[in-house]
Amino acid sequence: MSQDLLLRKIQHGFDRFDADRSGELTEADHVLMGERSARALGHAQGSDAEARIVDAYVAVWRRLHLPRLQSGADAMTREQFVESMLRLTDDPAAGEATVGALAEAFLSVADADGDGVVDPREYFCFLSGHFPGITREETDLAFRRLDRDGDGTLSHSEFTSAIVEFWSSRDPQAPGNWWTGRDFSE
Ligand SMILES: [Ca+2]
Ligand SMILES: [Ca+2]
Repeated sequence: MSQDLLLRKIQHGFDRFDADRSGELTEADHVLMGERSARALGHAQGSDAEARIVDAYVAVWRRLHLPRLQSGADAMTREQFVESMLRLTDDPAAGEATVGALAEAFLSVADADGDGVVDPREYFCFLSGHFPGITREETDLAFRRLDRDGDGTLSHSEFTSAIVEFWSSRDPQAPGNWWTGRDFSE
């Protein structure tokens, strides 16, 4: 079990979420992630489909992150983010409520065709929203780890448990460590 592994994952996650690389997490980052996901899925700029995805990301910011800031604050530093995520890890009930809600919100974005499961292309488009340079090869590698029953799709539980594990597990072997498309096992 590795605390260092968990810290590396949380910091890497912050870098992915800080989409405009300003060094702080803001609502603007979530708008940008939504727009990138929409673009990767082939939705036109200004389309309703794009607006739905952007709304889902903005909801993550407003419902999950913003309430943990002091009133009036509109940006979260890396230190605040790390501290906040670690606190959730050590409080399983709060973690389940928060990261579980994050997982549900991300599933609604990733499952672009709404059939209840995430296929490899949907997963690639979803991760492209977080990391524009990521390749299909990288996301396919991660996909195979997350697809625990090997049926070629990520079920609701495979997708959401990957997110919970990524943000909370200290186990180097946890499949969810692959959630961002990167190998954290070494
Ligand atoms: Ca789908
Ligand atoms: Ca599966």
